[in-house]
Amino acid sequence: MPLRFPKDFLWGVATSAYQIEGALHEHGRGPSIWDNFCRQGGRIARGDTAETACDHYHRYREDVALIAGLGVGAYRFSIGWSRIQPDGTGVPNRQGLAFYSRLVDELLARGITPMLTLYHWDLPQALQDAGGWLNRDTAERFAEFAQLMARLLGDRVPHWITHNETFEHTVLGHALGTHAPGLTLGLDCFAVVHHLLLSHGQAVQALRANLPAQAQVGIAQSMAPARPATDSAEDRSAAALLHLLHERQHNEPLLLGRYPDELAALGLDLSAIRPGDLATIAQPLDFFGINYYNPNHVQATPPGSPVPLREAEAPAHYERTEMGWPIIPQGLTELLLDLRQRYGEKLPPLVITENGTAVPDALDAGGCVDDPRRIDYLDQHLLALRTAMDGGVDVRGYFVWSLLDNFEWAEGYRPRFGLVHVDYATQRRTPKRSYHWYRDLIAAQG
Ligand code: IFM
Repeated sequence: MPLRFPKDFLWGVATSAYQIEGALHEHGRGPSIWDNFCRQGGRIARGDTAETACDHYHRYREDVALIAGLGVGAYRFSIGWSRIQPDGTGVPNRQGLAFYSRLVDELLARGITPMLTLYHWDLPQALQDAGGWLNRDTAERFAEFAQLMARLLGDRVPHWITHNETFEHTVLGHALGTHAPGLTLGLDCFAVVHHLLLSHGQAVQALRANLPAQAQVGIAQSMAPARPATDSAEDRSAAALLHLLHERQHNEPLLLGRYPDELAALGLDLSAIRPGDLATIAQPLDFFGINYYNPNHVQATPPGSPVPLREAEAPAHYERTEMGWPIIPQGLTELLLDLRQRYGEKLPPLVITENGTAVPDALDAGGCVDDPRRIDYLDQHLLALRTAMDGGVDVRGYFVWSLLDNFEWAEGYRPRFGLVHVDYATQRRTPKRSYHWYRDLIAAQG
């Protein structure tokens, strides 16, 4: 028996601009921080770049047909900011706008609701040159961009997301330097966190002022229970610290209008906060997007280490994805129940804005891609989601990451997250068995 979800539950698939579009030099697009990062030797596995990616910029009609074939209600995609404002500010580039306008029209013509993410990590390089997210002015620029997009697409796009995963963008891009812009600030990146969150609040204000009243506005945040590697007091403190730096630091300002007191006790430099900022950040939201893949295992580092925690291997008995991530569906149930318990009435309705897995898929001799491990992953996570909903958590939708195999950032093209296989040499798309499975699951909901 297929799992049953509420009648109006929103089924979807997700992508992001930089990971699929390609066409980096076309129609007036300006460079983004990822263009520069990919050009620096050794940053991306095998020297892969997103120059062509899935060539979605030219093949979007074919891709929308694939989305329609799934029978999903919605498609989550992002806007490449530097296609619209090549330098991150000023007059919009008409050709960039025209692309997204055509995409939205194509979706609507096929009865698919667009869910638009304003920022999925591809900052215009010109803004990075002016300090990027360390510079408070970037938040103003982002609000200006949000206003522009709302005026241009607000009549046709009902669901808006400001940011994708402020935690990953901060940590990978600004603390560890494994993502663009490649900064290695360690624990000294609170200003980045704060300006991302401030820009979210300012963008929500700009969206509200320019969108129709019924528009739905939210954010997509990564969430993962933090689990200690062992039961030692040190590892348990490390897990509590990760929980503080990840979930609480990035979400309490949004949902409760305050940073956790413990951040000051850690000795972080919080001087980026100005009077009134927290009220700006804590804008009421129509939904809260959750990107879930797996819990994070963590352990303490030896006394005197520059950072008091590090990632730990998950226990060996867990099966792993192509990314090496443990498969722990119950983590999703645990996470959702915990959020409801901690935030109570302050938690808006939730949408799972990303969930999925990388599997080493290949075309077989018959031209098919059989991916039972992805089907199993999705099935188990939907069951975990259903369990949380049965436990009283208000979840309104679920988006598979991702529609297509795509450019998985520093990992390049090796990890394949798609429901649709992409042959990067020919750009031929082949729906995998999981595509048909997801389509049938949605159809079975009636
Ligand atoms: O591909 C990414 C996406 O861009 C953000 N969330 C996690 C995905 C898988 O790593």
